[in-house]
Amino acid sequence: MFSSTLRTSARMASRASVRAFTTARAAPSTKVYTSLAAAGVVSFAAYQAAQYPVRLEGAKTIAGEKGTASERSFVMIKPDGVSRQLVGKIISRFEERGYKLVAIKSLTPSPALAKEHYIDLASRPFYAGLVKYITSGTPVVAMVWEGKDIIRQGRRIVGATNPLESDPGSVRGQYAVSVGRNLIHASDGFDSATKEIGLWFDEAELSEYEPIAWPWVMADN
Ligand code: DAT
Ligand code: MG
Repeated sequence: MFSSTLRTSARMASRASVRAFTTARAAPSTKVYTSLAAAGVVSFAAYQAAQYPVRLEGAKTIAGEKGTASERSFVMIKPDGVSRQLVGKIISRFEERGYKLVAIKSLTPSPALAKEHYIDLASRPFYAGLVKYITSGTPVVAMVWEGKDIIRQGRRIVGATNPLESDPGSVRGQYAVSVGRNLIHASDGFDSATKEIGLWFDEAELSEYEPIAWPWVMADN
């Protein structure tokens, strides 16, 4: 799974190489990808391509097109949400709002995947505990949701990082009280959605279809 994801990102990178491009973030720490490459998880070049997916200005990425109805977000129900059997209730929020489920799978992530997913937090004191919790053996439910403003609205549905600060109508505000067990993840921007969807899913796992209610949900008149 990890390697097919890397292939996708590498494809995106090579497609872009004939044109001017921007990268999502500044140069990464060599320490991190050197250790993953050394561990045999990935080749240096493939890992770099995966960590920093190349994005053409205004072009579509694996996260769709920013600001359009094709925009996509990576949403993950964490092990506490699965263990507390809140999966159906959480999914319903996205479905009922009018978002399209593009991909879904249940898995226990490898430490390499969990570490990479949260790599931006690597220097924080809670990082090791966060990775341990995500890889505990109780699965996560990884999803891709699509629709108008899904990245921003997904964050609103999820609620503030600390559930004690979350709006009571949000998932975290309704079901959680601890920042360390806040049930759910959602991409916080287009670049992170591009990175995260590419990290967790192969392009072939993402469905293209139109839900029957789509015109009723999407019309602006
Ligand atoms: P979010 O999940 O809202 O995007 P984040 O990206 O800042 O928040 O952090 C990722 C996760 O790390 C978060 O969902 C829970 C955990 N976390 C964040 N801050 C924490 C803290 N101060 N103590 C313990 N865990 C924390
Ligand atoms: Mg985050």
